[in-house]
Amino acid sequence: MFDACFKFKTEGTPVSCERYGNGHINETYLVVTDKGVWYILQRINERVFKDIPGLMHNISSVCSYLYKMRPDPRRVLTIVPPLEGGSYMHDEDGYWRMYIFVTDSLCLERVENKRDFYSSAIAFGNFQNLLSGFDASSLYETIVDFHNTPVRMQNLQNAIKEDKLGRAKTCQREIDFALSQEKNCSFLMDLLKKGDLKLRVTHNDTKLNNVMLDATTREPLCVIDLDTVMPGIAANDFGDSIRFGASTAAEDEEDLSRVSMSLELFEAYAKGFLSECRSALNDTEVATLPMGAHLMTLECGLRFLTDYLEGDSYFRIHRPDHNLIRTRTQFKLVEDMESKMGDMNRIIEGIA
Ligand code: ADP
Ligand code: GN1
Ligand code: MG
Repeated sequence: MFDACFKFKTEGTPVSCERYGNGHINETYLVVTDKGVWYILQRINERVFKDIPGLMHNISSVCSYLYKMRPDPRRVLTIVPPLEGGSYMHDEDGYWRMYIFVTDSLCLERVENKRDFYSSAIAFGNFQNLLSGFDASSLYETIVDFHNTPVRMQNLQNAIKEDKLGRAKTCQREIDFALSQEKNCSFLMDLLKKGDLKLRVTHNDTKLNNVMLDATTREPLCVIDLDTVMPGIAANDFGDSIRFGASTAAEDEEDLSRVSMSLELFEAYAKGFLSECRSALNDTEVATLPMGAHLMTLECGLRFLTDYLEGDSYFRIHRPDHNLIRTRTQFKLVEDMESKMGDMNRIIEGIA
């Protein structure tokens, strides 16, 4: 067990600490104490997050703000402070933080039914709505240009040029597809620059496995993984959920014939999301939700492909070509979304 387990204000003394969850970025552990209380301990990824004090400042202030509105540790992610005070601690093994474990909950890796996806949409829509009064300028940009799709395209082009592992020849089709999408990349950023879209406090990583549902009722409980909470575009939060949750297959499915975007799931998510935050969004933000799905999926594919070309130093992989497999599912989804853009727009118009 890491020494870190014992350095937080836990109820009881930790008796086990085991690897937990399927995140691509941090190292997550489930800690159980002799009093039977569960906690989540995380070693924060220092390669990905360059300013950990800034990141923890964001999380602490957002959690305190939400806790005032919902004082319940099953409904708001709750930090367990270290013995030395503050919100995280640093030792020879790295940067650590601890959260109260959201009890009697489920965290889904795949959508099992439409209702669960609707519940996750309520959670993220509500998160968006509750934070619409939060001062975005008080937050640090924990990863600069995180959802700046044109910059992600530029990063890919640099990686192709450098091709430091000689992998470009193994993924020419994916490279060609990515480059053919260059014209679409700046769609949302241009609207933001024009002032038609608002810079809001957004989550920026709205995967299904970043929301907890009640294990019995499957009602939404709380949004987790707040590392990327920072100023952003609402359509990106909507879009990233669609990218992951409305896909008919896993993010790393190898059989591409199984990968498509389900309009039924898209509609369920849109209904849940907008029922919570429609009143907080302007009409352009609502109208661009389908484009958010397209661009978040494209961007994620660009990021997986870049990481593959650069030697898999960002996303955790479980096999040598894992990032390339992930790239392929994302690009398959982009193609499918393009063919369904008219339907997606009609669904949004119908709800809004
Ligand atoms: P990553 O950034 O690596 O995705 P997350 O913060 O999402 O890390 O945590 C990884 C997984 O750990 C989650 O998908 C979830 O299963 C579990 N988890 C994280 N925080 C909690 C919590 N407070 N309560 C219960 N489970 C949690
Ligand atoms: C990462 O941390 P996790 O697994 O929730 C990534 C997201 C990607 C996602 C792809 C900080 O999310 O941006 O969309 O993988 N998080 C970060 O599955 O880069
Ligand atoms: Mg996560």
